[in-house]
Amino acid sequence: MGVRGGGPTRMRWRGAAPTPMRWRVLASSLAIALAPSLAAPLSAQHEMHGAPSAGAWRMIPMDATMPMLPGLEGAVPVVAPFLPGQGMDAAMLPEARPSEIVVMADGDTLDIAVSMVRRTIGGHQSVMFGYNGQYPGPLIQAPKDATLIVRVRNEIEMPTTVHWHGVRLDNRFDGVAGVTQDAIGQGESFTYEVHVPDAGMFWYHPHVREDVQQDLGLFGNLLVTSPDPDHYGPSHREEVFVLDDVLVDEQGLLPWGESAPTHALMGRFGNVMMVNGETDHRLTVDRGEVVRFFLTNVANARTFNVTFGGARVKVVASDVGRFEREQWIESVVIAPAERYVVDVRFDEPGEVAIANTIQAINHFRGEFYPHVDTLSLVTVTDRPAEQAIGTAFETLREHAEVTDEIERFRPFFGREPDHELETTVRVRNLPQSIVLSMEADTLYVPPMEWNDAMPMMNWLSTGEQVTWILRDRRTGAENEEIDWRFDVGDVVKIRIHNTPDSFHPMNHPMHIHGQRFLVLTMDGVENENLVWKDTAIVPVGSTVDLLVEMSNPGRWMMHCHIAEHLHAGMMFGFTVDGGTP
Ligand SMILES: [Cu+2]
Repeated sequence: MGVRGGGPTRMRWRGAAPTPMRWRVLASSLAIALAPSLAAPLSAQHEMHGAPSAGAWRMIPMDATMPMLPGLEGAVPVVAPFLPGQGMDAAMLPEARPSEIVVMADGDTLDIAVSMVRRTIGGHQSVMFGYNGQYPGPLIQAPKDATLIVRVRNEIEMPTTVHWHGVRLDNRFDGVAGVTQDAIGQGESFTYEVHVPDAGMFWYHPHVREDVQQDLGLFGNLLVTSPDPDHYGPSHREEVFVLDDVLVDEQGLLPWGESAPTHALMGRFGNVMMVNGETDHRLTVDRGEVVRFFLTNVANARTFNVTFGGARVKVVASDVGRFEREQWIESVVIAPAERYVVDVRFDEPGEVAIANTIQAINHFRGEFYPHVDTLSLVTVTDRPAEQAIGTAFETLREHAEVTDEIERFRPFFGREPDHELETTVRVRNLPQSIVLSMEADTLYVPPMEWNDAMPMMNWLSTGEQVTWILRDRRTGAENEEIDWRFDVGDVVKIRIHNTPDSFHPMNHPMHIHGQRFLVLTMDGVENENLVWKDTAIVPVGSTVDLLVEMSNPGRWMMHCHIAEHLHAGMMFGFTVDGGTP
């Protein structure tokens, strides 16, 4: 019982990890510090955590290596639990269908119903949400520069919106409830006009309680095609991979927080991985086949490190376009809301696992350990694929159009930042044992958290107790107090410091609405292969410089795309003036 420590530190990351000896001392002092909370009467513990909808919260699934923190036995989040369709028989609902491709031309109209569906995950039927009864929602395909009319009707019990992630569209259709539109109530409709000026893979999702609605299945891809048939290199086929995870136990989906998110510290990591909503995704390819994967991460909190066995992987494009140059890579690190396009050639007959391959962390033992989750199993047949495409794959293409277009932004690269943000977190009314444990743990900080190593503490930390903060370094303004103004045509450098010394530092995937940006540097190291982005990871302890092209007028948001961080405060608005018709 109690906190164990003293395990070997198998891997050091940027010197942030303590030596085993230091960790051992830390762990034993932590155990002493926690001891008094053991003496607290159980009734006091219950009072501390409230007693919402008795019995509805279930204990979250825990890895056997994670000890129960003393004083937290029986504790539940302070917010009431929420599951959709309570009292309904899931069997009465239509079973979610796989995503269908909807090819749209300029001016075409698509009707999307946001409704309840039935899904079976881990052998349990659950009520979830879907766009047009599909999971993921329809894969919309449209040519660059088209304007699509999308009529959304809300049939779920929560208000919702549709945000067109990464699309530089008319501000009125950005889908931010309370900013660009009122949320669409149950039984109501809203018509979006989605203009798509950039070729690439985008996606759409609600901007209301994303931690709940997106997790329950409200997401879909929008593939904008280029008029240039040679936009990407040749491939034998294209596969769309929507990466997700959900948190379930033997009874099904774990409830969400009704009035505020649970898991506000680290975000809600799932324990079941999915590709396109499938837990056992499979592909069969021929030997030497070149497959183009369009990867989108729709998870609430998890950053994936996607590996393709021994197959060769070439990265081609990301959020809002192609890289300056194609590049060989070992794996794809993809944070929530990011997209990557990779070409992969499968040379060896047999089975290849496309997997999330990570160095997980065990905070209690103070060690990292390798962990692999298979996302999709690829069977490579003996039949040879067409040779010419396989040969073309070996050439790394340069995209001169991308470099040429970026050329006019180069004079801005060396300028001083126009704005500097730092990230931090504030907590209040958390159980003392969590506070003590987290404070001690702050000495042991990885730049990326690939797993939820403290599921109990994370679950119990709700949006009522945790505030994630973006702070303007010059003015001290925090979150919604920040109010930047720009003019159309401004090129703005934003420096983001992810300070490692806060209560529980975490990597944040920062998203800017309605504009595109370049990631110029990380910790002063220049990025030599640029690509237009709308979301970028800021690792713990790192400083990242973004160069934002303010091309699109309106009131836009900048926020962390970990859904629980967003709904624990980590968002602000900025205005781009001018150019409005
Ligand atoms: Cu965040």
